[in-house]
Parts: sequence; structure tokens; C-alpha cells
Amino acid sequence: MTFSLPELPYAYDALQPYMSKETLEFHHDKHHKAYVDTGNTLLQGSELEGKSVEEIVKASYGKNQPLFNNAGQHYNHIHFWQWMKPNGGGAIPGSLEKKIGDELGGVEKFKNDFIEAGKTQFGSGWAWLAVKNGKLEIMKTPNGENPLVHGASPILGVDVWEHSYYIDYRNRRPDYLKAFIDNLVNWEHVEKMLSEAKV
Ligand code: MN3
Repeated sequence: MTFSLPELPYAYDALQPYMSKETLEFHHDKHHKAYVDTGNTLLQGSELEGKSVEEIVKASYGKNQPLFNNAGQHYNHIHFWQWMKPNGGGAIPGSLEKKIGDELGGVEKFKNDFIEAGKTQFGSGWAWLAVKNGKLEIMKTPNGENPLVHGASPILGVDVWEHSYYIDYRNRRPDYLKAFIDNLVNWEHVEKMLSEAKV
């Protein structure tokens, strides 16, 4: 099988009270697993079988929509779990903080603009902090799409599909986004992805 479901990097109840055990059980065990299983079924016998997740995302974009939807969501969720940690949020590592200051107008403005991107993504999708041509950029995408197919490298993303917040926040997407940025983000993983960004 090309795709496999990663374990969560923390216990199911480790992100409470900001994200509940029940949300993570549904989101990881049901939703992410479904993208993995459907993606593997769609890959069977195709020329993309055995390629990396990134390669499959880029190669299927605009060509094989069902495969792209599942491969994109698999990629997004692999990182989404790692973009959070218990006692997250807090201070942004110095080099990343400086880049945010230089390119996005400072940490407060960045946080507000990131939350705004998530609030204004109509329907299902994601809000992103990405690197494009060496510069930070805030983006938003519908459904399973991500910055990889727009010539950028994602370094932080937040899932704004209702399955990510409805159990804990009901329709209050802005409250979920604020909790994510203030209390859940694993900035060390963001910094690591910045150092590995290819564009
Ligand atoms: Mn999701």
C-alpha cells in the first residue's frame, strides 16, 4: 500500500481542552483513515503507485480529481497532526519570528491574517502559512488542495473542515482558529518545515 495512516504523535486526550479526545478519534481514526484507504484503492494499478505523497499530490492535480482529493488530504493531515502539540502556541522561534516580522508585518498581524484566512475560506478547506520564492505568504485553499500545487511549500496549515472543530466549537470557527494559533501550534515543526522548504 502506498499510503499508510501515521500514529498521532501524542495521546488522543493530550490536546484538551482545545481539541477533544472525541474530535481526534473521529478526525484521525475515521476521516484521515478514509483518505488513506480510498487513496490506496484509487492508486491500485495506476502509474503513481509507490511514488511519494508529494509526487502523487502534484501529479494528480487537475488530472485525476478523486485521487487528488484523497492524496491532498492525506498529505495535509500527516502534517496537521505534527503542527500541533500539547502546550503549544507560545513563543515563535527567533529566526521564524524575525522572518514573520520582515515579511508579514509582525507576529500579531500574522496571527490576525492567518485567522482571517481560515474564517473567510468559504466551506471546507485549509488556511496556510507557506513559502513561495523564499518569502512567507498566507494562503487559503478549498477542500483537499494545498500550497504544493500553487508553487509553494506549506510550513503551517489549519484544517477548517467542520469535522475538525464542530464537536468542540460547533459553528464557532473563529474561536477554534484562535485556540489553534494561541494554544496548539507546534512552532518547532513549523521551523523545521521552513528549513526544508524547497521553493
Ligand atoms: Mn480533516
